[in-house]
Amino acid sequence: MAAPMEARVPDIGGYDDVPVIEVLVKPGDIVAKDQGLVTLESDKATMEVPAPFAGTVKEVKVKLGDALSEGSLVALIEPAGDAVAAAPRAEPEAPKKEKPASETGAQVQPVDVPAQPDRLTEESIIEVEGGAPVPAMAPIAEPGDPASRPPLRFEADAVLPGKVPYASPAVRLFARELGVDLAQVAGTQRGGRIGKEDVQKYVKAALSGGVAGAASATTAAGGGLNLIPWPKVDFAKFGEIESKPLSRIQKISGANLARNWAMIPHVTQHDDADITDLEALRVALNEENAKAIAAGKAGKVTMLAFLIKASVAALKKYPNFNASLDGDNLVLKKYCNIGFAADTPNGLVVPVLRDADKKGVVEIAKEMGELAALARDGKLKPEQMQGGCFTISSLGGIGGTAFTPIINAPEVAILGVSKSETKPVWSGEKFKPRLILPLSLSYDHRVIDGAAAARFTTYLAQLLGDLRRAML
Ligand code: CAO
Repeated sequence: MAAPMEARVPDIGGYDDVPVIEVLVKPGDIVAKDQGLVTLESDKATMEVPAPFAGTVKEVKVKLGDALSEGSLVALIEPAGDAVAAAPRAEPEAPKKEKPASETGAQVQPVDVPAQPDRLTEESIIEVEGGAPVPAMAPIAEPGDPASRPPLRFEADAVLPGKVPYASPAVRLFARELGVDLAQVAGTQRGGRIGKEDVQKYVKAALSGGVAGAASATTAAGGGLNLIPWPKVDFAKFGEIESKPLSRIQKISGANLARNWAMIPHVTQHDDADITDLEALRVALNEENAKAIAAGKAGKVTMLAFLIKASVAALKKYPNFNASLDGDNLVLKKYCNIGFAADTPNGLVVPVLRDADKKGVVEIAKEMGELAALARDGKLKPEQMQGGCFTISSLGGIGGTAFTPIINAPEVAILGVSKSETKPVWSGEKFKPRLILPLSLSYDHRVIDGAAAARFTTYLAQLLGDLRRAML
């Protein structure tokens, strides 16, 4: 049996005392050359210390939180095969800031594999402040240098019998951000390496309930949804059942709604609008145009058309509601396209009425009618459902007093409208019968705070109470 040999921190580009954030191996683990032993993370970069040769980990010399610099001893590894001849003997722990391996000969150059880089490879450094890439770090192969020989093909399954996940630091960081335990992820890249796509596939499966035990996997790093698996029930045991496949629209909208509900911190602000005068105007307009409407020459003016017009005015006054989050930026839109939820035989769709700020109520009502008809017939084109800034979901024609609409990401707010009812309202002297419309505004609390939402709905209610205010 070969004596254990040292694995030390190579040249890490001048960083000193970099904390260990992950210990990737333990005694007994079989590691391949270049496989990560520990992950270091400074405030500027995350990097892995690779095994200088293949072998069996005998001792891990560091623990989480230790601060390492170039030359720090990381582990003792018993080399496998050809690495034995070239590997250095284990020495007592070396002081920090040793000479790089290239100068001291401290690192191993196994004879049948590419040269062990004396610095971390480019792939090993994954995140650098300001996004600036770290310069390429692999050494240039000299003629006759082992680096110029054809590389050995590394098969993770053969060398790592399911013990240590084989993935680059970039993929490790990505998994850590998502709270995914890489040990649960199957690698599909060369040699069984885990790629970013493998992690994405795993998360997708976990979200759709397709990964048993994914709940614990996604909570390992404190993130994730901490969901227990979807209940599997044999309903037929309790009575007669019929299984009906979801429509295509239900599947697509379901996935979107689930993501939006899970990822956006929703709050719903409720308010009432007195639409007594507005409804009287709407009825009067439709009576005036009754003949044209009956002949199909004009559209019936609906309450929803007024709601779109009032929402446009509120979005202009409060531009943060006509916005989308893009990382750390809020993208403010200067255009005003309004989506409206339409109930169709195949499920929920959201046609988008473009440039609502440039259109009058009659034109909006006509176009909405056309879009709703296309939606019901399943004939909406993709571009007729894109580019929305704000959505209105009206259940007023059906019933209810309030509900929580789900924000249509990447929008930041959605207005729910319930059924208007005549209610007694105190005028200061007596109760008067007024037509009251319930409003429910769900907003993304990352972008909009409660006070802004209350101002927005109050203003919207004022506008609906007296649309002349929109001209102010
Ligand atoms: N209060 C009381 N009555 C209302 C109302 C309200 N808030 N809104 C509409 N109505 C009345 C209308 O005046 C109409 O009455 P008349 O036939 O006497 O004129 C009747 O209800 C039907 O209206 P409508 O719903 O067909 O028309 P609309 O313009 O209000 O809405 C559309 C159009 C496409 C939005 C609607 O048909 C629809 O699909 N609504 C469902 C939206 C939905 O599913 N939202 C939930 C999404 S989350 O699952």
